[in-house]
Amino acid sequence: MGRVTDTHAAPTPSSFAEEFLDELHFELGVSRETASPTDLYVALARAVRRHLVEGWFDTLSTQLGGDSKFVAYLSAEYLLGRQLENALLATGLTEVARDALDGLGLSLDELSEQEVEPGLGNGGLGRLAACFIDSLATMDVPAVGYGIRYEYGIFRQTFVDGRQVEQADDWLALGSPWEIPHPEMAVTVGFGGHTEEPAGTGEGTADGAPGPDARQWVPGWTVEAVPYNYLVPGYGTRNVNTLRLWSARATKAFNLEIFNSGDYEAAVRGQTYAENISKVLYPEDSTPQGKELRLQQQYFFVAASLADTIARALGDGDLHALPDRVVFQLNDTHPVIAIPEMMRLLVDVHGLGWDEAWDLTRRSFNYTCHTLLPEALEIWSVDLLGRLLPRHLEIIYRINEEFLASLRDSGGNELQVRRMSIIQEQPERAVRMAYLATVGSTKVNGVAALHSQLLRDAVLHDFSDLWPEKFTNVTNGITPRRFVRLANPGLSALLDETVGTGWVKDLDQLRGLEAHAEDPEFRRGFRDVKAANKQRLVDLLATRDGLHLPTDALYDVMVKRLHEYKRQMLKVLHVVTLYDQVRSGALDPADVTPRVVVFGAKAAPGYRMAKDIIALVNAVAATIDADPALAGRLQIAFPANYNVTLAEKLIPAADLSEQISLAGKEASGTGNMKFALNGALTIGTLDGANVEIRDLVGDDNFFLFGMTEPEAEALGQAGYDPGSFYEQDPALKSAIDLIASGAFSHGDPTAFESIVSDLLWKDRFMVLADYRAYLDAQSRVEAAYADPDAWTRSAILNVARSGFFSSDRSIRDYLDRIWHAPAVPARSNG
Ligand code: 26W
Repeated sequence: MGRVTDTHAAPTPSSFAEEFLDELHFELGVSRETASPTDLYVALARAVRRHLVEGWFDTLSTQLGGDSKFVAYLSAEYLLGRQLENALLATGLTEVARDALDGLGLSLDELSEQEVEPGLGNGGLGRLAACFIDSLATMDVPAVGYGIRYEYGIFRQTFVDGRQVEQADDWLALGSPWEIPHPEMAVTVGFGGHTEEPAGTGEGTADGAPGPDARQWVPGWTVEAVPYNYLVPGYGTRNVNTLRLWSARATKAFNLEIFNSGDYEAAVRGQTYAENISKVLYPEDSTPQGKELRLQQQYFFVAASLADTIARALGDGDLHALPDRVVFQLNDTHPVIAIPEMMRLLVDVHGLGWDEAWDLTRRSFNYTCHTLLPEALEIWSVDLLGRLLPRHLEIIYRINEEFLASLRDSGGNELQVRRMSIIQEQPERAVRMAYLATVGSTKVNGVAALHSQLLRDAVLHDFSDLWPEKFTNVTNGITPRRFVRLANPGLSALLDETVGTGWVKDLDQLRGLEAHAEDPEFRRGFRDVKAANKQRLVDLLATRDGLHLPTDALYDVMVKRLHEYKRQMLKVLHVVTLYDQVRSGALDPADVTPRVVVFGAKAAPGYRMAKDIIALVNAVAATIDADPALAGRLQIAFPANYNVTLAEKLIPAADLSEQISLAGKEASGTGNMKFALNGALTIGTLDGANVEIRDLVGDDNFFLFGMTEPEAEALGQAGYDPGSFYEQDPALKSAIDLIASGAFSHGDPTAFESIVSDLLWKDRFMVLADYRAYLDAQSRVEAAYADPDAWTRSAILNVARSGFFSSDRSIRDYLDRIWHAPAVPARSNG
């Protein structure tokens, strides 16, 4: 190893400074004097990355050397957040880097701020994948995350006149120091074309004669999938795993056309077409649009990942060992085309018989469902799927035929057979991807106890009757490294002092805090941390968003994607009610608990109602700001472009966590866990993981309200009439009337007409039905907040009792219940 790249020796500030300057000068070609802040950040990131590489090599050689089983996590999204601080934490180099930079007159914190987060996900599902790869690495589990290297991640949100406007997220514009491209390892992925009888010898299979069930797929066009490796460092271990994201590149054939066709422009357009596949993340997080490009994305990354996995797991080994060497986890239905793809590889390419291939496939795949909304369940029209992936459609048909035949054989009636068919017939023929996933997997899991139960009872009821042992639960979790240790250094220091430093890898150790909840000294320290976090947030929002906020207020925070089922409208109605009551004189401003209501939310660009709600929140914020009666008492802060980076500042400052979805609609939630672990109390419904949070932290330390899932279901069945709730509750009526009057839209009563009429006539998620219970719960919040000691005690108990929500525990559950892949600590070769 070279002089300055000797990463074996523990770096000192001076050796690290040398590495940093080496990167700046010789890799970036920039002098210290002319370097921009981005240059300095990139050089720093690359210097830190050097210290991950040794561990990564050791991990690869350990894992590939033995015959360990590994997890292939297939996810269309990874919402990673910034990488630098996490890499520093994992390598233990934070202080070395800080000192090195200090010595050069630079600031680590300022350079860290230069990093543009890779926003390669929409929300909960993508962030969960990022937490899981962190835990897998930390727990020494052989695992590869596979996904797509979108050139543009989740859009940047801005507000123009209070309405959301999207901008492209060109996160790669200033360089991407964390990725290692491998163009020489590109995998060719086919699309379109037709299928035919395989040629007599050789052609159909890699291993010789075509198998009895083989067909030959002749794709109409191909693209190359270029792997980009990201290093995923474990915390407190030598282990460094791989996240492998694929980028689309036109194949040579495309380029050849440029020469051969007279039409140069058309040929280049073809190239662009191929490379469009990994261009942009679809910003929809609940209503699939059935767009062709989206299916292309899904197959593109799945085909490349399976080819890669088989090479890695088996080399030239025996295909029959597949289920012992690799376990695939399907993160929702987005990668479910992997099931027919595996069948195609085994049957068409490797010549296995159908039954044997199906057995191996089923034993290798597992499926996690992340939703309960019927409209979020992906379906692909047979027409589109057959055009893009003709062989896969044939395979799906055969899987379905055999599945339905087995149902009939075991006495299934025709109604049941049609209900369970992988192919839906109405309103158009389409493949139900959740059903395909369920039929083709060993285990199916939901993401919180209630969610898994509802999957069994409702969404996949027929399947759980047929295969009860197939269904299991793994409650979600979050990584304590990013969401406590990095996001909340003040709390982390207090925890270290109180229970030792082991909690970062073993979050159950937070139980040791319980005893201190009664200690006034400890409570003071805990309160000081919260106050400092509020100050940090207030400072940030002043520079980031030009907001002027008090620190001495209850921070009431609702951050998540904007969706009607999550019920941001309920929060709006609460604020409007407070405003209305002060305005009308019913409530003395002096009796209003000083409160800052923080929203953060992106709406899918095509989701009209969600965008209208964003506009309403901003309009209410502006109206309240303009009213001196509420000054210092009530304020809405809605910083644009909520993302992981902002979450890391917002969550530690929160007093109150809003988790107010209609019961039975939020699969789990993970924000709810982050808040509890950072000492916020939850106001929430019995939905998703809120149920488990409340069970653990205790009823006294949780503000529960609202209908239960069976109650909401029953109300829906009985014929829900939102108008009757409006008529019967004067405060509710007055709040809605105020919105309808134009009070928040400069007197224009049409501005929020769509929201008002939806609430009064439809209100699919029963905002009005839960309004009164929610307001009552907010009154309980105010009463509790008035007693700082009791409040702090509850907040401490939330932290102490939330260790269960570590994603390390989730991974342990996946290992025990689904994967059965033992940990393999990386052996040093150095
Ligand atoms: C466009 C199609 C589509 C449909 C559903 C895209 C993305 C989805 C996801 C399943 C939405 C999602 O992120 N679900 C969330 O997953 C989290 C992690 O399990 C849960 O905590 C959330 O409750 C769930 O909404």
